[in-house]
Amino acid sequence: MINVQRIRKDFPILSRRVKGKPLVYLDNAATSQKPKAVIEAIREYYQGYNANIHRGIHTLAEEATSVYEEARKKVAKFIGAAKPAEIVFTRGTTESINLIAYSWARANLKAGDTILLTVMEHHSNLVPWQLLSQEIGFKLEFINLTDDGYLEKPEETVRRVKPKLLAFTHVSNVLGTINLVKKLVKVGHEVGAMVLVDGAQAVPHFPVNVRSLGADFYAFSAHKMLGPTGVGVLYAREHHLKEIPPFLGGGEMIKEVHLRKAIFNEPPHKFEAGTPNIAGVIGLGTAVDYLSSVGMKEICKYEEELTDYALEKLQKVDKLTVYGPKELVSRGGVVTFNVEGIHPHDLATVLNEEGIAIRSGHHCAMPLHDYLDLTATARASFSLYNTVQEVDELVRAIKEAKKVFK
Ligand code: C6P
Repeated sequence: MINVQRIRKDFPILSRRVKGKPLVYLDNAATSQKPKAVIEAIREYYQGYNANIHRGIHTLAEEATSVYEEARKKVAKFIGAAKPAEIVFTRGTTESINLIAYSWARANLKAGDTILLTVMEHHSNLVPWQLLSQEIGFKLEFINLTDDGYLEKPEETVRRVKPKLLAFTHVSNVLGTINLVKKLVKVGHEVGAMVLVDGAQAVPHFPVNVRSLGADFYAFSAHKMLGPTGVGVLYAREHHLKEIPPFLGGGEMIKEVHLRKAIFNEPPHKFEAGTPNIAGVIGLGTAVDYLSSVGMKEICKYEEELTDYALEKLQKVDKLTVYGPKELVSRGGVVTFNVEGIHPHDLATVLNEEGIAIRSGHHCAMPLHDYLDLTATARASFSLYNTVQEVDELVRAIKEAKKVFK
């Protein structure tokens, strides 16, 4: 059982006030807050052993390299990768997906091929493919949604379209839908597709085992899982990483460089050109320690209870529409809604006056909003440190806002 009051003490920011009220932070899908341990790990690196990695043989360089590579091992274990070498550090989910677009896809796709995406994708799993399709001439196809916010006939669509790449989000950052990754990977592989999964909204909230899911590529961001901004992960099977050409060229990713050619380093270093975000990766390693010490199963259970409670309370508010699946088993801790007669930006502004942080707008999923015929929505998203009292505060403040806008 999670002791939420004890957990909250680990997050210094949660004791601050906004507009004179205690902060109620419900914008965790955008970015999570950071525990003291993560902030400390970054400070310790800069104060105690700041050095570049994989280069120097002096003590500081060795210490920094060792903690950085230790973080890779922690991340590999956390997501069930077979080896640390399957973990590539990037700047975030966005860069991880771009890496696959500009390395694997550019080398392997041609005009006439098809990439199958879904209507619920975040822009970071849409725009890279749009840009590359303009260059190469492959087609983009999309899996539609049911009225409840699930993928519509996904297996059938994969079999019909027979894409070269199937790329989809594990959890929708708007609808909260949890997609059935294992099933989709299986059918994707049956038709010979490579499968990329955007795990940005999954890894922070429930146990993810990439080997059991079976996807070829799996991307996520540190900053949504209690880690720092500017760091992300691309997981790929080792044999893929060996075959895929590099993404960026420069130091670190090479074994030998001559004036007219270079021999590349082994993965994952082949994909980590230049000095990486060392402090960020070290912070991510500590975030993984923190999440593991609480336990991902416990976190998942707790956030489910919180989401269940929020869904129940919000659905009882008159003139409030919640989007996405209603069954808890198939949704994550993201609750997106609209209140009739109040623009989501106005609602977010009024809630901010109460110290409550939610997100409003299109949440970087404009095509999904178009599909649902919505211009904008309001979104509350939960993390392990949120409480039922905060959900009550949210509901109370929404009811107050309704009076203001009457
Ligand atoms: N969604 C949100 O408020 P980056 O920015 O690279 O760390 O993550 C991009 C990204 C990719 N996929 C999904 C499903 C996401 O939710 C996000 C980030 C945030 O919903 C910021 S737009």
